[in-house]
Amino acid sequence: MKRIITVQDISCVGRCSLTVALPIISAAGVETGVLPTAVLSTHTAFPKFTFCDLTGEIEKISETFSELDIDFDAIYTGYLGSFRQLELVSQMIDRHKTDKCAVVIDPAMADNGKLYKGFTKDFARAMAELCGKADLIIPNLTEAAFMLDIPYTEEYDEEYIKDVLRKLCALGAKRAALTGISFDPTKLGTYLYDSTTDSFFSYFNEKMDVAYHGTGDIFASATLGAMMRGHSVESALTVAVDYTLECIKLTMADEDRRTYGVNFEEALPYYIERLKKYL
Ligand code: PXL
Repeated sequence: MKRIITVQDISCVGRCSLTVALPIISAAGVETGVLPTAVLSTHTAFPKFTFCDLTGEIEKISETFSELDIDFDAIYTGYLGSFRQLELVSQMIDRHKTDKCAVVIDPAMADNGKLYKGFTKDFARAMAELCGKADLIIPNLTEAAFMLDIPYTEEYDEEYIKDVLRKLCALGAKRAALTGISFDPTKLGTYLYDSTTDSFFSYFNEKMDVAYHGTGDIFASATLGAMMRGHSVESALTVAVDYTLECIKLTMADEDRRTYGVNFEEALPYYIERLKKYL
């Protein structure tokens, strides 16, 4: 059985970060270690939230893993709240990275052309530096634009996306997969560049006419879970696109739905089945 460690916050309510990564990656049949970086009552898109910083724990926990020879098949990072956390996570990657350990970074910090509360352009540049250590990064176009310091645009063609992906890999990441890409109003999906083979890959499924918070975390977690089950990065991304769509459809069908997050829970049986189909 594979074991991974995921480093991100716990937002108690709101279906993001660890409350999404832990169930999804566990459902893939992968031991999911967690390193919580902070505890918030909800994520920061709510009008009010508490915040308990756990930065002081990161190094101690990571060192103790090393002392106990606890190793990982992947390190997966998501929302990180400060420059210091980026620095500590970078050191953690240096400490635990081996040939068999994949580093997957979701630079969760922005969407729809805007940085989340509390982040700055300088933070995006520091996140870009961390991304240089990854085997795979999974940004949306907003995060990519902030990391590359280019204007955000919703008007793009395939050549533009390929150019952005090449620039993302020039940060040092081996592979970059952009999420939320659409060239056709009825289709939504992901576009990958693998700098180790100089090759592109894309996969699209139905585009629903809604925008829900939290789909990025679901997508990244589902990708990592599939990779750990032996899917190639390309195959894992197709699983993640299909599963995220299923979550969105279930959310749309629930008339009693409450704000924030998508129904990833009732789509877990679909994910587990979908994991059996390799590209
Ligand atoms: O979904 C990304 C995310 C994770 N964690 C926290 C957030 C957000 C997005 O707003 O605020 C605390």
